[in-house]
Amino acid sequence: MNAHHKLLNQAEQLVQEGNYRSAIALLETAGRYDDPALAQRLIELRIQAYPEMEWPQPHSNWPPVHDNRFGSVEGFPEIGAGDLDADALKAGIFGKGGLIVRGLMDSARIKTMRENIDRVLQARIDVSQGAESDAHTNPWYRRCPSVQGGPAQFRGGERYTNVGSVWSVDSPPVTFQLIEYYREIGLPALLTGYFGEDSVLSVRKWVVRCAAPNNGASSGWHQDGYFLGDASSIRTANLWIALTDCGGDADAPGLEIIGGGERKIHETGTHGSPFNWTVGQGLVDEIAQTNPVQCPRFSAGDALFFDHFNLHRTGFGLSHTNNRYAIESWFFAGSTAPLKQQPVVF
Ligand SMILES: O=C(O)CCC(=O)C(=O)O
Ligand SMILES: [Fe+2]
Repeated sequence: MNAHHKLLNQAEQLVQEGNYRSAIALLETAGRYDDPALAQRLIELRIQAYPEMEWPQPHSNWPPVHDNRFGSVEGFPEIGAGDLDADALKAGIFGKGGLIVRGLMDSARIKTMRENIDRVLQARIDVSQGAESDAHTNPWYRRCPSVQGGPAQFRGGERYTNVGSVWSVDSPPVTFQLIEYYREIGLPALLTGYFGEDSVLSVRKWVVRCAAPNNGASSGWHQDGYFLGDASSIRTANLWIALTDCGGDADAPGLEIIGGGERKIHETGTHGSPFNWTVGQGLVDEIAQTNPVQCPRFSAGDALFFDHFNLHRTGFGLSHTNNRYAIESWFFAGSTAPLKQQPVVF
C-alpha cells in the first residue's frame, strides 16, 4: 500500500469512528495540495463534517462589546498585519463597518494565488468544452460530489472566459492552499476569538475571482446579509483580499463600500435597482449623506474585513485598464452557519 492510500485509509477509519475533525487534520497536515485525490477527499470531508459535528448554541454576548479604539477614525480604520487580533477586528467591524489590514498576504503567496486563479478559470473553460474532468488530467477545476448546485455548468452551458468567479471548493488544490494560508496567518484562532466559538467557511460564499474592468456597466450595490441567511441571527466575517493593486486611483476596480457599521438590512429592488437583491442607487445616495461611499486604495496583499450588514459593490470605473484578482472568504460562527450555504469545516 503506498503512503497516499494509507493516509486516506487512516482518515476513513477516523470518519468511521465519527471523528471528522481528526480525519480532516490528518489529511491537512500530512497531505499536499498537488495530491488530487487527497485534496478532493479533504473537501468531501469538510462538507460532510458540519452536519455530523456538534456545534454550540449561539452565545448571548453578541454583538460583542469592543473598545472603540477607532472611534475618531474617518472612514475605514487601517492596521498592519502584525497588529491584527480579535479585539481590533471587533472594533473595526462593529465600530466602523470594516477593518483594512495592510500587507496580510506576502508576495510569494499573491503570485501563486493569481496563477492559481488563471489555472482554475482555464480549467473551467476546458471542462465546459468537454475536456475530461478527471482528477489527474484536470485537478484545478473539479467539483466534488458533495457540492450542491450553483452557477457552474459543467458541459454545454454558459461560455466561460478567463475572467469570472469560481467557488474555491471547485478547485481542490486552491482550497488546500487557502486553508494552509489561513493557518499560516493564525486566522482560525483569531476568528475563534472574534466569534467566541469556532467558525466555518461555506461552499457558496468562498470565492476566487478575476474581475474585469466594468467601465460604465455598474455592478449591484448589495448587503450579503440579504441572501446569506437570517441576517439578524447569523454571525459572519468576510475576509476580502486584493491580489492586484486596485481601488482609489489604481487602474483596476476595487470595492465601493459604505462604512459606519449600521446593523440594518436596507430595502432592495427599489430606487432604480436593477435586481430584487440589490439596493438602488437612489437609496445608496441617501445613505451616503451620512456615511459617504468609499473606494479604498488597496495594494496587492491588503485585506478588508467586513460582515453581512456592510453595503458595497465591485468598484465602478470608466477608465480601468487592469483585471483585478481577489479572494472573498465568508466565515460563519459555527452555531449560526446557514445550511443553505453548505458549511465547510476548516
Ligand atoms: O470582489 C468583488 O468585487 C465583490 C466582493 C463582494 O461582494 C464580497 O466580498 O462580498
Ligand atoms: Fe458582497
